[in-house]
Amino acid sequence: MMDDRFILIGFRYSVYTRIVRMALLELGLEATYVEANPFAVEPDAELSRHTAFGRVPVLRHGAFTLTETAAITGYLHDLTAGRALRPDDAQATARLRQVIGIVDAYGYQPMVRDVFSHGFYRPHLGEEFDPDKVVTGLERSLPVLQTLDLIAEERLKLNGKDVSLADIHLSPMIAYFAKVPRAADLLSKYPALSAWWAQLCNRPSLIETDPFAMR
Ligand SMILES: N[C@@H](CCC(=O)N[C@@H](CS)C(=O)NCC(=O)O)C(=O)O
Repeated sequence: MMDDRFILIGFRYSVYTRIVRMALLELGLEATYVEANPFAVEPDAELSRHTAFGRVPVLRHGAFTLTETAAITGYLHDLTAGRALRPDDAQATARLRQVIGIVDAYGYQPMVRDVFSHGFYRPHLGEEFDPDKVVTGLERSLPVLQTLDLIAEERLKLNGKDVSLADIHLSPMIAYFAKVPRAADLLSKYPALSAWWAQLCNRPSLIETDPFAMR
């Protein structure tokens, strides 16, 4: 008989792991969690066994192993009929995919790895940090914020009511970004995106997966 439990290999502070944790909660699914630090000097043996990229998250479902967060959340969604985190409409679906693509290709590095990491995370943990990374990260976040603001203004997606896989992909990134006061100020200059964030920041699945609040 197939073992169909989910195993999530992730890292506590990983924004991508948080996206999968949110999706699990939103979809009413549970996974056994295995902690693996992808930033450790010595590569994590469990992680190396399942991915050549050395990144988290990894989802295991029986003999099936999956990496890439958007693929993982899409898979979890497809397994749970009836909970619509992806719209039927072609244009709304295209926007959803566009948001996820923008976040992955243009948002993660400046917003999380540069602004959040050097403006909050590293100082918080007493690690070495580079204030210049915050400055360049904020600059490189501008086209991301501008494009997401236009999408939120259009209201096909990021409208604060039909919460979707796009909201789940974006909100942990914005939560980290907004922990840095200069980034929060910058976000406030984008009215539609700010209005979306004012609603999403209260989403229980986001609050419950906050690694700084979790035990
Ligand atoms: N494309 C991957 C990105 C995952 C990713 O970058 N995860 C980060 C943690 S949030 C990581 O493992 N970083 C390790 C590293 O950069 O070496 C996905 O969508 O899952």
